[in-house]
Amino acid sequence: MTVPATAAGTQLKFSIVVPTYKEAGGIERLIVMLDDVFKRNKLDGEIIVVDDNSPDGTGDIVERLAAEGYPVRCLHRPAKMGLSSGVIDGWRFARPDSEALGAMDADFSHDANIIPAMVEALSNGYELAIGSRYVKGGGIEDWPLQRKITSIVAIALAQPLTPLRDITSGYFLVRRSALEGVELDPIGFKIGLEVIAKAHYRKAIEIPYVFTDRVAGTSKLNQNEILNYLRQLVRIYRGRLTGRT
Ligand SMILES: Nc1nc2c(ncn2[C@@H]2O[C@H](COP(=O)(O)OP(=O)(O)O)[C@@H](O)[C@H]2O)c(=O)[nH]1
Ligand SMILES: [Mg+2]
Repeated sequence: MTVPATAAGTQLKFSIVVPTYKEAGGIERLIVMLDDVFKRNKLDGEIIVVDDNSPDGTGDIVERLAAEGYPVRCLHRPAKMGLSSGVIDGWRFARPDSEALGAMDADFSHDANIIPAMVEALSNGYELAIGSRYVKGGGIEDWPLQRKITSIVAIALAQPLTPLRDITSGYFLVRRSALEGVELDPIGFKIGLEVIAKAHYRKAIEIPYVFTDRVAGTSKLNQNEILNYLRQLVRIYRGRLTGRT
C-alpha cells in the first residue's frame, strides 16, 4: 500500500511535533525546509518543537524563527524528559483544530519531502500514514551494521502486533480522532509503536523514504533506550493479552 509522493492543494490541518534535545546545529535549517515544503505544496501545517531545555540554545533558535513568522511554536520543558513523552506533550500543545498529529526527528534522518504524500493519504481515507524504510522505495543510508541489526531485531519482536513493516518508525501522521480515548505510554523512544499498536484506525499506509543518518549533533539512542523498548513491548503484549487496549 503506497501512494506516490505527490499532492497538490490538500488542506488538511495538521501539527507535526519535532522533539529536540541539543539540536542547535540543524534545527533552523529543518524549520526553513519544512516551511518550504508546506508552502510549495500548499499544506496547512504547524510545527511544534518540544525542547527539553537544551543547553546549546535550540529553544532560543526556535523562538527567534517563530518571531520571524515561521509556522512553528516551541514548547519548553525544564529538563530532558524523553522523546515519547515530548511527542505526547507536543500533541497536547498543538492547535486544537488540527485534524492530524505527527512526529518527526530533528536530525534530517526523516525526509520532509514525503509529508505531502502523508497528508494526501490522510485526506483520502487513511487514518495513519507512516514513513517507512521497509517498503519498496524505502531504505537506509549510512547506518553501521550493528545499528541495522538492532533495527531488524527490534522490528521482528513487534511483528505479531501489526502487519505494518516499519513499526519502529518515529515518523508518521495520524488522525486526531484515531487517538481519542487511547492511553499512550510515554516510555522511551518508540512513540510510533504506541500509535501503531493502540490507535483506533482502520486504514494505514506506509510511505517509503530513505532514512539518512543525522547530519548534526549526536544520537541519544543508548542501551537504556533499548531496555526501555523491551519494557514497552512487554507492556503492549500484556495489554493485548488482558484485553486492555
Ligand atoms: N525533547 C526531547 N527530545 C529528545 C529526547 N531524546 C531525543 N530527542 C529528540 O528525538 C529525536 C530522535 O533522537 P535521536 O538522537 O536522533 O535518536 P536516533 O535517531 O534513534 O539516533 C531527535 O530530534 C532528538 O533531538 C528527549 O529526552 N527530549
Ligand atoms: Mg536520529
